[in-house]
Amino acid sequence: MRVFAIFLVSLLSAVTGSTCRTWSSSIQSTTTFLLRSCDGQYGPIEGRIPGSVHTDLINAGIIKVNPYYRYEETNLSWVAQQCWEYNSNEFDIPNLDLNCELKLRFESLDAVATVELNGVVIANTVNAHREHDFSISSSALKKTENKLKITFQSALQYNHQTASQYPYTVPATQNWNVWAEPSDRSFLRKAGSDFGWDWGPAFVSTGSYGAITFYQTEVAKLSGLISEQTFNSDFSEVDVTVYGIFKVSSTASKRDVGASVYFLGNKILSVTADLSTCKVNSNCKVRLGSIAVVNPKLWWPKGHGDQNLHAVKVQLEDGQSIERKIGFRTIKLLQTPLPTNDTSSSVKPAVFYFEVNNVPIFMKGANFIPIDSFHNRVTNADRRYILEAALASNMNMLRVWGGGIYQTDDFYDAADELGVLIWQEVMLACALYPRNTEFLEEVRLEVEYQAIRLGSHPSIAIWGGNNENEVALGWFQSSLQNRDLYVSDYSELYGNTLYPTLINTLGESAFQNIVGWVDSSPSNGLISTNPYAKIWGSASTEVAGDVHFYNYACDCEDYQSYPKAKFISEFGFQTMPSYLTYEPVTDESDWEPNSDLMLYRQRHQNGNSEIETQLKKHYNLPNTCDSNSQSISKQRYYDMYLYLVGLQQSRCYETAINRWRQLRGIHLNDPSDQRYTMGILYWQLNDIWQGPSWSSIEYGGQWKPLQSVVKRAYSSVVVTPSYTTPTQLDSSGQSNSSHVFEVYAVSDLHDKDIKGHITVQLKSWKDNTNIASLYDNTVTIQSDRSELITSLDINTDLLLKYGCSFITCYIKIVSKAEDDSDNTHSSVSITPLAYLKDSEISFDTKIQFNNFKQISDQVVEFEVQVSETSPFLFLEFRAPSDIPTILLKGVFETNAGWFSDNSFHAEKGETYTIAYTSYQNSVTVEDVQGRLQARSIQHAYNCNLPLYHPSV
Ligand code: BMA
Repeated sequence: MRVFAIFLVSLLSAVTGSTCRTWSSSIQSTTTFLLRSCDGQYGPIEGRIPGSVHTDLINAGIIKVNPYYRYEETNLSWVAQQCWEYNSNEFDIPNLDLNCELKLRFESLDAVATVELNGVVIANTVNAHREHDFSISSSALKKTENKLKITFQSALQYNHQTASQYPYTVPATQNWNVWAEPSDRSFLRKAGSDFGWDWGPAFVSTGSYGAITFYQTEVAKLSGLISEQTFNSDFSEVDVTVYGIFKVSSTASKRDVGASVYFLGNKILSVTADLSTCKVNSNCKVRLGSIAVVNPKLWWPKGHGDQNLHAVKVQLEDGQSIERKIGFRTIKLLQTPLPTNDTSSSVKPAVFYFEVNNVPIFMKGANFIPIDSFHNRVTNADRRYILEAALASNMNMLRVWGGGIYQTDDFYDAADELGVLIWQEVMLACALYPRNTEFLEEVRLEVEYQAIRLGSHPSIAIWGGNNENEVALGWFQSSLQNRDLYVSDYSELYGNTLYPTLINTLGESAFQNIVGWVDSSPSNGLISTNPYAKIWGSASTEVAGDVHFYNYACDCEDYQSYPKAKFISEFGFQTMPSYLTYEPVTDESDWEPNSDLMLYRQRHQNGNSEIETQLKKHYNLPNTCDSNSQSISKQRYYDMYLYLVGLQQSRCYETAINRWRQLRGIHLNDPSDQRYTMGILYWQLNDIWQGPSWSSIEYGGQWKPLQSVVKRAYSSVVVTPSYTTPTQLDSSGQSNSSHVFEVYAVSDLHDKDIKGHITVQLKSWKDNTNIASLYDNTVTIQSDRSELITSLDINTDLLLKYGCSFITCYIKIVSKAEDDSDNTHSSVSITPLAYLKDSEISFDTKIQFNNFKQISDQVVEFEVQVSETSPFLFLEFRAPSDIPTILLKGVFETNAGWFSDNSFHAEKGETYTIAYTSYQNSVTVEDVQGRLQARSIQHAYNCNLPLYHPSV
């Protein structure tokens, strides 16, 4: 029927000889929708497009309680089990030429949708990760009084139905405590984490999030612009080949189109694009010409050079145009084999590091997950906050993890502008996937669409085919029993579908020097690309490839727990959000570590007990005040518990990050060198709701202690310890063995040695006096290396000499750079010699804030002093109390911001100058004075010590 209709239309246009006119119009400005459940039980209510069913139900007052409040997630499971329909009012398509093909483009349909125009079904969709561009059959065409209907089927029902019809099991991880499990999520191209994850809830939201546009073209739609770059050896010239991506209309009267290419606003090429070999209605990449740029200004990630961007525009004679800001740079992912005598193992040692413009760069960053369960309520400013917070923490790379969503354009534009590199994954995670033709075609169309959309961004450093799906072959009974079947599915999807699609779109040589590629993370690289053959074998091995490191049973504060891996693309330990973040979504009855609600919100099996095991290893639980004084309130205990688990988490990451930076690869071009780590992306940067997770930034934007630790640990120059705390001490706090205390200086700067002074001091916990200087020297910290500065023997004889024991003293390393203009070359680091629970810390302190100063609209500075040395002094900015209980827009609008330093060791007698930066809102001295809260480790262990809170 459709074929006939198209034929008829083409014929008409051939007979009349008329040409079609190019126009497009978004329907959102003129059209409104009503939403109702398909069974008529709910609605009709206003249906917002862009929007989602959940947020419409909130707006209409049908969902009355914040979906993140207590058990609302499960209470709202009915929403995901319903079918929903959006019905438009009547609208006109005034530009419509009935003789020409009409297209309807949806930027984002999440996910199982049927689209009808005037009662005629024009499409069924099953992919939230790509645009949909439908041809409208002539029987549906009308100039006036059009009606559009979009029906969303329950994604869960679709998954179960499709899985039951598939010839064999396709397993996926099933997350603990999630009502939607088993979700059969592999069968649908929709964010995996919409069905719940081990850090997030299942709402399975649905809706149309982007623009809806009708259009017609004379010849073809210009759907993208790709530029390929070839540099000469010394980067003094780059040849930029510009391609247009065209979708030829079935009623095109000719197969060529006039196109002009502009560079930096100047027209430099005028050509006739030949579309004769293009297939109708498919993306077709057509070379428009090349531009030679002499002495190009290169693009660099922040901290390594400028973020120079250059506008390239393609303008067609029919008025269509696309502009992209490109950056001139090369990126290579090196996985060169290392010399080895081992002939037995299938995975041979190899390096794994990135070079940007031929300069090896140590990657420091984290993994980024979806900002909210309801994707439509995330704003551009929210996405930018993620990048700004990453930069403020000295990161240079974020991994857009494959279990979530592709971010919108503004995120990648901001990453280009700010200089944050992106590890972009295709949205496939922790699962095996089907291999039927329809599914593979969906992935192909999605990858093609995303590669066209994102291919020009200089920030994209690497494409990853999936998250953990190679290692997942070893997780499920079905794949363990019949590995060959699932390995062949794997090869079909990644080797034969995804990889060639990326190559076809980005260009043959893209993976040689423009962007990196791994088919899975973790994985060990390829034997060859043609034919596509990968290095199978243990994907988690530390000798090659990237590594995901999770070991909850290890001692996370012992550096020896961490593998000597080449690149750590994930590692982490869970913690819980702060009381401030939990409070609005909980009740007093929930404020216990293992209350029903807290166990319910934990989505990682055994998570709470793993958190507490690490905590108890190194710290005591908060004091409850027993016999002689009143017991403390439930709120205070829980607040202190959450504070302690937060700092516990930060100490784990600090140990790991310090260690991997100490193991930095040094002589990267010398094949005889032992090459170690060249990158750390920890799990995970942000949260999707207020629940236990591995994150460093809480839902709403508050930084956990970890985020400030990361900021210090990721500084370009650090001087850090390596020390294993003794587990056996006698009653006087002494040990009968020696303990090595090494000090490393690590620099990620290039061609810039740093002169500075390093001291290692023995200090007393009790009164904070400097007891002895164990090292005191002027040093030159060389660029691009890690170097052992000194190795000390800490033993009872030495400590007794100074009247110290392991529990009464600690070590402080201070490194002061002579020139520290950007504040990232000096550092201070504290190492307790015994676990902190055994250390003799004064349990009293008074925190004082003075000299508040307005620095700018968004920055207030103040000074902090403590009356007794206070480890892990943690500052919080209480959100204004008028936060809406149902947050409708902007996850980071109310309380996002950060302190220039936080969770630091505040010493008696010192004055610390701290700045608070509010991200979006202006902030005054009065705001900060009124909303500042502070606590240190003493507050957890001395229940009589009032919490610092100016307004109470
Ligand atoms: C890795 C990630 C996520 C997960 C995290 C913590 O597996 O890729 O899937 O949330 O570990 O378990």
